[in-house]
Amino acid sequence: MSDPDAMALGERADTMIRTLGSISAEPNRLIRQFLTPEHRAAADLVAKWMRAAKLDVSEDALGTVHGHWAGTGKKRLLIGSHIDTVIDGGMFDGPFGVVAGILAAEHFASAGRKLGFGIAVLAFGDEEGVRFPATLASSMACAGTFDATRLDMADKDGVTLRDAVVQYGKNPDDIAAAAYTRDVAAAYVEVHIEQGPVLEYKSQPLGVVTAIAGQSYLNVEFLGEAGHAGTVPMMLRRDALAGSAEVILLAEKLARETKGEVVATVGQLRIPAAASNVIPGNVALIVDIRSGSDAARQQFVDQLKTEIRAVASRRELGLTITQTRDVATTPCDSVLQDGIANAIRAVGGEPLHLASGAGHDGTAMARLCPIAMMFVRCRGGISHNPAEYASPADMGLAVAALIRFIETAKL
Ligand code: HGY
Ligand code: MN
Ligand code: MN
Repeated sequence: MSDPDAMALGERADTMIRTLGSISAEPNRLIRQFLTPEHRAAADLVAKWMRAAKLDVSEDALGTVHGHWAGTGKKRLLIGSHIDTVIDGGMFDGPFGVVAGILAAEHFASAGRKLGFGIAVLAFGDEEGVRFPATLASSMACAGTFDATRLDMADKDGVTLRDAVVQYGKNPDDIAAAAYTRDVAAAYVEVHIEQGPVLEYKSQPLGVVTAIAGQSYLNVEFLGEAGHAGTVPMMLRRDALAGSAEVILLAEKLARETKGEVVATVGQLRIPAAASNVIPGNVALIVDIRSGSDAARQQFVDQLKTEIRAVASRRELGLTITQTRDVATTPCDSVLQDGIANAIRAVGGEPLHLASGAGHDGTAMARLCPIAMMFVRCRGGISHNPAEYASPADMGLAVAALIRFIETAKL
């Protein structure tokens, strides 16, 4: 078998990612949400690539596309990532992990080379969690941990996950069949852009992920009193948006005080009756809280909840706080980390070990089997932004390293 040509692999990856990146709900920005026509089109394209790579292709009831190259034993190395995007996102976040898996599997399949284990490439459709309130549904289904009560969750148009599955042409009763069994799933590996500035700062193309940060989501809703912007004196107002603004600045201030241990973001604000001449009576926001330390994250959540209650009391606002996410930090398997590190060395890199502040499908897959992640440098650390970019050279090195990892893996 020939040694992988990293540059050629990188060019192919770039072309595939740009083709996939052209599939969007809107012409001028990238939006590809779970179980939408754009997801369907992207899944069909990925399936076509998998078949061209000589993989056996199937699709489960939550839309995950599976491309399988059989080995001599029943165990499989799962390699995957997601093909859904945030709103106005970048085209590399997710798709590169799927493309890398297809190109790596193709390296063996096209040579007819059977390994001691099979390779299953997975294209998940719900990692960003933009359409429905919760996330990771498709990887949870593959991990066998999908909670069927989530089928009643609705998107902003009131479409439940159950209805969306049926509209996508699947049967919700078949979701459980998506699960891999522990005796088959030997390990899960995900290749992903770093989405941060560290690799670029250290002038390294590739990195080894040590853990995926834990996440807490606080859905906060203030209930004040809508009123005329011109007639209500300032001291008589119960302004739900002013209260929300205090919370946004509080989250930022408290996170800064942790000196990097915790990050907090409010990226979504809902003002149902927004108008410039109306005092906002009802406002909802989501606080996204991340940390590599579960204790620090919990302490931050408790502190922020106390402060939010004080804002509501001071401003005489009604308040509901619902915690919609509480995901523990997910460690990557140390033996797999060593395998990734050795593979990075084999392609000329110096493996930098770093934690992931971003969430990934690996968090769900870690409930099934040991996981590992390989990071690829991205320009300026920019992500969740159309300026997101990874070079063909770095992507080619990542695919070559993934191939090397597969060749040397003891599963
Ligand atoms: O939010 C995250 O970290 C991931 O991009 N969904
Ligand atoms: Mn991602
Ligand atoms: Mn993302």
